[in-house]
Amino acid sequence: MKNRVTELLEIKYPIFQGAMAWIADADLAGAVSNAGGLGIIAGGNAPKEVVVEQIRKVKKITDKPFAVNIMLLSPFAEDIVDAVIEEGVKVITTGAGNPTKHMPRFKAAGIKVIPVVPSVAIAKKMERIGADAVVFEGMEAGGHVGKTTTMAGLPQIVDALEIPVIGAGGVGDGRGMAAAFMLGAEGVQVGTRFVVAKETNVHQNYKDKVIKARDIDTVISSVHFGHPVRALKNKLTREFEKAEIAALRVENPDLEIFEELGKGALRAAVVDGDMDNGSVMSGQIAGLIHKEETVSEIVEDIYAGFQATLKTAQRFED
Ligand code: TUI
Repeated sequence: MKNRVTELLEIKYPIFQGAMAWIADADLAGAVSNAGGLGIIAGGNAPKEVVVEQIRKVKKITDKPFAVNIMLLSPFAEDIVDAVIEEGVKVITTGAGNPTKHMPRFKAAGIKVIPVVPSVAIAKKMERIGADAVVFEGMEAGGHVGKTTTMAGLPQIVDALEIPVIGAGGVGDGRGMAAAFMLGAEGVQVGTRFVVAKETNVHQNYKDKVIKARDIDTVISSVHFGHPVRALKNKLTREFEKAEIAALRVENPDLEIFEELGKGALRAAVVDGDMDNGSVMSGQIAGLIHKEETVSEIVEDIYAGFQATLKTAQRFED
């Protein structure tokens, strides 16, 4: 398959693996790149030395293109910018913020920059400052989310930009990929389906919870305070909900409780398998995911499903 995204990145399939903090390590990213997609190492909140180690490791696993995601809310974001430049990383994505101030350094280093954006306004700004493409992530996605759905937002972003748009949020199989392409996307980013890949170092409890999840099992916490995050419902999300209701009732709420509740929660879920106090971030598409598979099975299934869906759609041509 050839389009602007496969040509820009020199990859076989325009399928990105979402940069899920604590989950998207060198093992997952390397497997996705080897399968013909774009594997992405999540910088998350990790310090520089951890990210450097993962970059060196992924280069041993694959000789294909890969990317690093810089999570801009991280206290180490600046260090990760240094790391990707020093380690000769060729493609980066950014999330949870505005990468404008780092852009001159990325460009000087010849790095392809693909910001994740939640709205038309931010997408246009990214194009203006020299982004090579953008990922538009609808609110069906897991983790930190914006306010617009993939279905409504994607065609609006596509119309607003000249550069390629990759669709994310709610894409779990070939039908989702075909739908994103119908809306004008030239690539997709898939997160939740890769959580249950055999190659990930994710606690089995986390994988089982995603596999058991139904369509209505995710919830967005911290809608009114801090950063909205979509995760599977559990004790932690109920505590967030309680804290939020209480905070909405008072004039000057103490917002520290949100910090406290969120601290270390993703690590607790991914590494320790704590399904009560951990943050089990997941997209709404979890209900579609029924089994563990290898990364290569997932990538091939998405692409085959994409082609089959396009064939079905052709039956409506006159
Ligand atoms: O970043 C994500 N998803 C994430 S980051 C994350 S770690 C975290 N955990 C708890 C609280 C906050 C973060 C977990 N999941 N997706 C990409 C994404 N980017 N979603 C939304 C945005 C975004 C938001 C605002 C991108 C740009 C932006 O710009 C605002 C500005 O300053 O212009």
